[in-house]
Formats: sequence, C-alpha cells, structure tokens
Amino acid sequence: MSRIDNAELRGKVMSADDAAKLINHGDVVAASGFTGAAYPKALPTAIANRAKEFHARGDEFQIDFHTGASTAPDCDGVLAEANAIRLRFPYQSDPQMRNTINAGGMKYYDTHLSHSARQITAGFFGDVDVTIVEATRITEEGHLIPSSGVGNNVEFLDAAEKIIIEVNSWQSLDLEGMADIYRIGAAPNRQHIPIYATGDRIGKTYIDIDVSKVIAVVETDLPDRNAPFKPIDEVSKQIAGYFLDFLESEVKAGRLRYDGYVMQSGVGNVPNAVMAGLLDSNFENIQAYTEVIQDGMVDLIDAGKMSVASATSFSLSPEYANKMNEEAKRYRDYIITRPLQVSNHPEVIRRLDLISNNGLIEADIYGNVNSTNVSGSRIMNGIGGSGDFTRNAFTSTFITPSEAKGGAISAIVPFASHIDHTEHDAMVIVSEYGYADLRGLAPQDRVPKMIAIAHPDYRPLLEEYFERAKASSHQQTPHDLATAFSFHQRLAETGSMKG
Ligand code: 0RQ
Repeated sequence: MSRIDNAELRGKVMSADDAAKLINHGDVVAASGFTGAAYPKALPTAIANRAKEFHARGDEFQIDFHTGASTAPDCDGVLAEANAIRLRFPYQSDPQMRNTINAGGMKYYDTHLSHSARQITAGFFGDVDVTIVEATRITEEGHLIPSSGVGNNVEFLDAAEKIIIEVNSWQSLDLEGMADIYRIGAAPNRQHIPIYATGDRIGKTYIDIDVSKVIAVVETDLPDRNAPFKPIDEVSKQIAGYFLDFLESEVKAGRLRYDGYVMQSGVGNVPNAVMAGLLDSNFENIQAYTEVIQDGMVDLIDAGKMSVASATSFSLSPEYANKMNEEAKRYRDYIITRPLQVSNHPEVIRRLDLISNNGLIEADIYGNVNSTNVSGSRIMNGIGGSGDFTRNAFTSTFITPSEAKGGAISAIVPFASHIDHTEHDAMVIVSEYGYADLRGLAPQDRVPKMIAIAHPDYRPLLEEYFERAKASSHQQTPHDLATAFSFHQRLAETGSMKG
C-alpha cells in the first residue's frame, strides 16, 4: 500500500538533505515529537549537518526548535551536539541537550505543556517558519494520519508558513483510527470540550492541512527511540506498595471505587513500577486520562485490568514499541491519542476527578515540590505535563525514592531549591518509607508527615531545622532563611547533604 496517496504531495518527495536546505539560519522550526515517539527522524540529522557545514565556514546557523515534548538522541541529541539550536521549547530530556543547556550553550523555555500550543499560535515565540511533522501516511485528500503521537501537531501545522512531512514506513498503518483530532476553537467563541468519559471520541482520525503550504515530503523507515526502563528495584517496589496502600485507603474513605479508577501517570522508572503493582491489585476497569502511554499501561490492557487509555503519545520501550506496531489493530480499541491541548486540558482533568501521579527531584517539609531544577539551577527535564495534572487533579500524588546519588542527596529538604508544584497543589507524597497525606493539614502539621517519609539518616537534620525555624520566624510557615538551603550548601561544599 502506498503511503503517499495525494498526487500533489507525491511530487514533493525529496531527500532529507535537500529538504534541510529549505531551512535557514534564524528560522522558527516547530516539529512533531513527544517522549521519544513520533518525532522527525531524518530532518534533524540533516539540519544538524547543515549547521555544522555553516559553522565550519565561520557562518552562523541556529534555529529555534519547538515540539510537543522530548524527542530522542537522533533529534534533540544531534541538534544540540551540532550547536544548531538557539532556543528550545517546551520540554526536553536528552542528556546531550541537558548538558548544552546547563553549560549555557542554548536557551530553554520550560512551561506547562497544556499551554504550549496556544503560546505558539499567539506568537510568544515569533511566527513559525517551518513545521516538520511525522505521519504514518498521507491520504488521497492530503490528510495526515498521525504516527505514534499527536502532541502539538495540529496547532503547529495550522500556524506554519511552510510544512515538511516525514512519512515513516516503520510506523504501523494500523495506527489509523487511534488518533482523535479535535481543534479547540478561538476565544471568545470557544466551546467546552465534550469529553465526559475517558474513552469519548470527539474528533477525526486524521489532520487536515493546507496542502499548498507543503514544501517537501521525506520518506523514512526509522524506529521511535526510547531507552528501556531500568529493572524494577526493591525501592521502587516499596514505593509502589505504599502507593497502592494509599489507593486502598481512598477506597475505605469512600473517595475511590475498585471499579473505574481514573489515573494519570508521569514518565519514569518508579511510575512504571506502580503500574506493575496495579496488575496484582483489586482495581478493575482502570482508566488512564494521561499524557503518555507507557509499557505498564500496555501490560494492564493485556491483563484485562485497563479498559481505556487516553493520551497524546506513546512513550514505550523498544520492545513495547515493536509489540504496539505488530498489534496496533488490537490496541486501537483501547487507546486514544489526542492533541496535547486536549489530553492535558484542565477542564477535562477536573471533570474526570482523577488521581495524578508524578515524580519529583525534591520536596520540602511543607510539601512544595521541585521536579525540574537540581540544586535550584541545573535543569533535569522540564515540568512537562506534571503541572497540568497536579493542579487540576482531584488528588495529586508524587512518588520518589527518599534519597538520590547513593544517599548523598535527600529528596526531602528544609526548603525546595526551586518550586514548580507548590504546597497549594501537592497533596500526597510517597517514598519507600510510606505516604505523607498532606490534605487538609496546615503547614506545620504537614512537617511530621514529611519527615516520616524521609530517609532515617536525614530525619534528625530535618527535625533540627524545623525546631530552629519555629524558634526564629512567624508561625504559619516557619523558616530560618539563613539556613533554609543548608542541605544544598553542604552538598555543594562536601558532595553530600549530610556534610
Ligand atoms: O539520575 O538516572 O543519573 O541515576 O534523577 O530519577 O529516581 O529514577 O526518578 O525517573 O521518576 O524521574 C523528577 C526527573 C524523576 C521526572 C524526575 C536523579 C536520579 C536519576 C531520575 P540517574 P529517578 P524518575 C508527565 C510527567 C518532570 C516532568 C513530569 C521528571 C534521575 O519525574 O522529569 O513529571 N518530572 N512529567 O539520581 C539530583 C536530586 C535528584 C536527582 C533524582 N534531588 N538531585 N539528582 N535525581 N532526584 C509526562 C511529560 O510531561 C512528558
């Protein structure tokens, strides 16, 4: 079966290197791509090579690069390595790119993903010169069938002056039917989003585009790239156990039923362990209204435990991505991929009364959470969609090992060195020592709960800080500002928060 059924677009097929020549220094380039899925596979390397040629001649070549979320080494990685990006938006997780940002080699604007499309169309980042989007196929009418993710593709294609399409034959044709493409209208006439249940379909299975804007079509056959998850270790299992205890206590309190638990799950090794824990739980008809489809959700579907998963993209290990490709026809009965603006929309998240679950770098004794900047200044990944869900969930939860880097770092600190989820949003924090349910508690009453989930080595230091803070400040949220960052200072000076 041909993957380019539109005659006009068939005439625009060219090599990635030729297509890259249509991108110029200073261009604002928007692209598909979300957590290692559906990103362009050929253009980034071709653009990186073009940048290197320019730089070798002493000429400037940098683009601004916007996506749905993180991509992969053969996209963000190669572009960062070639020093080809001036500004990146809105989420990344590539080690090479992270190092470049932290060394000052490129700029990064990190915002809530649900806002990102609207910020692009409003021109916060200038006009979009070129949008590059991966598709599974192009229909006779010139419609794009999304591949393994939707992200910001619809809005990027609408906003673009020029469009380049990568048609990837590695992506299964059976993905067709999974996407649910819906455009959020413009204010002041914007309507509500008519999703009342996790599995509701409200749009089309394809993206209609202005074919006259297409300047190139590039054929590829390269796989999505995500690293496999780390094997589930003992600490992750304990965290997952306490998270399940929390869910059980919600059932006892009458706030949750075994039938129809609606979850959001962040990316990472520990969230994956939580999903493995759910396999053996009492919960049935589990539903995900979340951002990305992960291995654990595929297992829950296979086990008959999950009835529907709504997201914007896949974020699968290589093994699971292959399985998805082989069995997309079966999985599309369970999985819906939506535009990011819809998957992460506060209106729908509130309506569904879901329980969010995300990772963190550190949390402080009052429940402020830092999930982005190590020691306040070194970017890890970005806030991604965690804020969209945390702020709007019925109950927001975070999961974390109590320590990092072999015990040199405590995940519970006196004052978080950067705060992206405030004490007003974070409700339940889980470590391998239990869960701290902060709901309904005034700041001082949260402290013993937080110290109880800290590693025992750090508990006396945290208690000591709290006593000092209470003695030296006002009583709503006591802090001793002179020593509030003492954990971080000791880490910087000695390599350990223990000193
Ligand atoms: O580093 O791999 O080098 O050992 O951070 O930490 O414990 O494996 O946890 O994979 O769940 O990631 C916050 C980064 C946690 C993630 C974060 C080091 C640690 C390790 C990973 P190594 P773990 P996770 C919606 C959800 C924001 C975006 C988000 C994240 C590495 O959850 O990016 O939630 N969240 N999106 O050693 C120094 C600390 C540390 C630390 C952990 N205090 N100091 N290093 N690490 N704590 C989906 C999207 O938005 C796409």
